[in-house]
Amino acid sequence: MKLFSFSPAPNGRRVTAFLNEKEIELDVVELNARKGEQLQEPYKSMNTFNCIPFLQLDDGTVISECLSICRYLEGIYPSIPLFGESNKEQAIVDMWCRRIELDALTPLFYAVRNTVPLFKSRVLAGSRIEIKQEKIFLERAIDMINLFFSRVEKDFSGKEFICGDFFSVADISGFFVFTTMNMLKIDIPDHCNNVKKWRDTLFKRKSLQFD
Ligand SMILES: N[C@@H](CCC(=O)N[C@@H](CS)C(=O)NCC(=O)O)C(=O)O
Repeated sequence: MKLFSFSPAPNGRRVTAFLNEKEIELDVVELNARKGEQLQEPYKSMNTFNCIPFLQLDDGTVISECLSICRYLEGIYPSIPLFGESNKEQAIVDMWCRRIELDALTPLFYAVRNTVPLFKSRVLAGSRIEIKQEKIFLERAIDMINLFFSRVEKDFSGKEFICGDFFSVADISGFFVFTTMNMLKIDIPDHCNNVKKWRDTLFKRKSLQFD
C-alpha cells in the first residue's frame, strides 16, 4: 500500500501524526499540492476528489479522507488504539472527531482558503475553480471557534485528553485546530483554561512535532 501526501499540508500531517503515534512506516509518494500535482494524471483519476492525502491499497482501492485512512490503518495496526477500545470509547472518539471536524477544523480551513493570498486561485480544495475569496469566512470561523471552545471548556474538567484519559485520533484533529488558529492569529477565548492546558499538552507530544 502507498500513501499519497504533501508533507507541509495540515491534512497530510494529520495522517503523519497518526503514523508517528503508532510508529508505522509506510511508502509515501509526495505530491506537491501547491503545484497541483494531485490534479495531474494518474493521480487525478485515482482520487476524483483531487485532494491529498489518499491511500492506495495493494488491490488498487483508493481511500481518501484523513479519518477514513486512519480508520483503515487502525484495523491493520491495532496497537496503540487511537479510535478507542470499548464500544463506549469508540463512540466517544467518533463524537469528538465529528464535533472537531464539523464545528472547528472545517470552518477554520475555509477561513484559511478565503483569506490567505496563497490560496487565491484555489479557494475550494482540490480544484482550480476561480472563486473570489470572501473574508466573511474568517469572521464566521471566529464565531464558531468561540462557541466550540466555550462548550469544550465545560466538558473538559478532569480529563487529560479530549475523550478522557487516553490519547486518540480526535486529539490529533484538535492539534490541527490549534495550529490553524495560530496561522490565522485567532486566540483561544480567555476563560478557556482547560482548553489552553489541552493545547499545551498536545504541543509537547512527540508525534506532533512539525516545523
Ligand atoms: N476532507 C479532506 C480534506 C483534504 C484536503 O483539503 N487536503 C488539502 C491539503 S490540506 C488539499 O489536498 N488541497 C489541494 C488543493 O489545494 O488543491 C480530508 O480530511 O482528507
